[in-house]
Amino acid sequence: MAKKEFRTPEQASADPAAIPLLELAEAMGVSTAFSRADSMPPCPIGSRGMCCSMCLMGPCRLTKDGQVGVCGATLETITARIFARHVAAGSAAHSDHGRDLAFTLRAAAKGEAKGFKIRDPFKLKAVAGYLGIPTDGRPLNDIAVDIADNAIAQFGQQKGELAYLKRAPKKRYDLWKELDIAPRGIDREVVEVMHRTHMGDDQEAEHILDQAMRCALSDGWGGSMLATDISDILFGTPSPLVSQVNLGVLKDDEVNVIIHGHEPTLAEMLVTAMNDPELIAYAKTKGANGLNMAGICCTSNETLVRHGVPSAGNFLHQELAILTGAVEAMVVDVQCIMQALPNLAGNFHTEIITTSPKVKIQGATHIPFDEHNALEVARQIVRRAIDNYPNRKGTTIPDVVSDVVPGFSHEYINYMLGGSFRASLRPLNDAIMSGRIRGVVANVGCNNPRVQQDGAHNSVVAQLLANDVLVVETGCGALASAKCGLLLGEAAMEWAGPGLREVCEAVGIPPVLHMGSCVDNTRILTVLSQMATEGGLGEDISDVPAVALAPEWMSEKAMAIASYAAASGAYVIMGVHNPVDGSEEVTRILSEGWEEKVGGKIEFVIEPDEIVARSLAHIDKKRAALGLPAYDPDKWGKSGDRRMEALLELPLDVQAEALYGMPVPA
Ligand code: BF8
Repeated sequence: MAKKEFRTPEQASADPAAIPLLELAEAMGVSTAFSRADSMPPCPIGSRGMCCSMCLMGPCRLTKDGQVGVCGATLETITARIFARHVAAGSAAHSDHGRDLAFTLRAAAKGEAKGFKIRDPFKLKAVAGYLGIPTDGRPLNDIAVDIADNAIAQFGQQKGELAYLKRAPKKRYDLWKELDIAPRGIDREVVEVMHRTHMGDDQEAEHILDQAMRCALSDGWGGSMLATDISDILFGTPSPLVSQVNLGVLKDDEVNVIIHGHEPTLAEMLVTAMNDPELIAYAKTKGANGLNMAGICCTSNETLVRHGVPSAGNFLHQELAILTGAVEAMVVDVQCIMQALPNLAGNFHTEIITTSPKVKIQGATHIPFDEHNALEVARQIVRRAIDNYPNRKGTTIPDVVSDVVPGFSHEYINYMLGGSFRASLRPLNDAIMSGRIRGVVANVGCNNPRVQQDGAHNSVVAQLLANDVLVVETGCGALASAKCGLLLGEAAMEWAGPGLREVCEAVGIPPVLHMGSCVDNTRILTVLSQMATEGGLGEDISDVPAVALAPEWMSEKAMAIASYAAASGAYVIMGVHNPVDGSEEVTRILSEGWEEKVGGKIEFVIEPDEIVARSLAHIDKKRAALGLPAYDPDKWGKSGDRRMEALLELPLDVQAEALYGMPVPA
């Protein structure tokens, strides 16, 4: 058997904070996702969507075109079924999160959830408007109960269509109706994917993938959009604030509590508990100088964009945070939580605490909470973490931290561009039409230990900014850019091309806008819809010079997001590898086939340079179709210095050294 190849820490992660901790893991002889990925190559058949385990006559491992499974299923059918099921699982995860928030809103409005209240009445009324709920003269709590009931009903709705579909441009909405892919109810579409992909059901790849689109749309314009809206109502609509990102936010002399997962509900109460003077005083009795809270993954994004709670990092930082030896408690809720955590934590004093009734992990402490007792549970958890502080041994906290300005909700972007009293995206459309901004890219999605952590994110974003592309981000992609210092106003000076720099400096925004967690990709749908209807950039999302990227994706949720973005008219490029590579036909349907049908498509492209090349080509193609002037950077930025242009004339590795302070990703 061939000897396993292990990457050096620098090959495994582009983040300097990761290096000493990966070295420590190796010295301790403990595994991480990085080393496990190295020691276990992906299954060559399963990774290409060629292994069917939908029934117990198999699993059937098809290795070449023309082969069929025991039931006669072809590669097309099998890869389409697997893809659709991934989309269904991702949609279910996002949307179930939205459902829980609807129940929390209901309980809060009824006075049954201590500590929760309506924080954004403007958003409450806007959402009521979308749902056709009367607001005039009504108490906010009554409106909130109606919103919650309406949302809950949409999960179980059997016929008709989701209320938010009409928030899309009319042309898009009409197309969904015409193609019969307008989702009827959120749960219904997930169930129908599961039914249709059961043995002996839907067997035509294109038809299966149509239902995958309908299911994904029920997430993007249903469960996820409701999750974003209700979170804003309950916890406040984000607006820019200053915070810090990376493992250096952990404190050597304070009790560190990490919140990890996706749901803001308990995390909100933990924010309250961590600021409780009584608990801070209690921490001091144990020898700590205070209480420090930091986040990982999208729970982090939720609390970062709303309260400025520092972020310890993205997906692949979850094990590294434990390796610092400085974490008293890692409190997890749902999604993206590695099962390896309790085992790794066994080498330190860190306690892993599961809190969701849906998630238990062997070796973790389970402290269940629901919206009715969240504050009490939060206080109990903080007390436990304080009690654990004296058990701390040595710490290895990398001295690596970046400032960050997150919190660009679509509402804020509107007021920022349009003015305090007249929200509008007009200046953004104008800047794209003139060519100052070449186009917009949404760079989202995960880390994946199969590729260098943050390497692809950093590389594509740096190149796009230099090409005058405005970048909006969510999820772990946003945290990657945050760690690089890109989510700061001054980043425009260093990274942006001349036109984008002019706009960023004029408006006072970073060249990369952090819009929130992964469910908040719906904010990007809202912005794209508004750009399409504002005037000058066509009439539909598919007309806008925009692209969506997930260069380091790994989760089924990312597949759901990619599918709803494509079904909404966006060109989506996913990195890492092609999970439907086993079928040329399915690869074709997702790209050319969907482009013909819905104007958006999914392509799988591994190399960051190629991702950038295709993104720019698409943006330029859309500009030409709209009759806009061809992109010409020489027209802009004459009054400023030319540092960026000078830098871009240097070889790529010199650029990367200058931009990231580290070698260009392999
Ligand atoms: O939902 S980007 S690794 S944390 S799945 Fe998970 Fe991927 Fe991160 Fe947020 Ni989204």
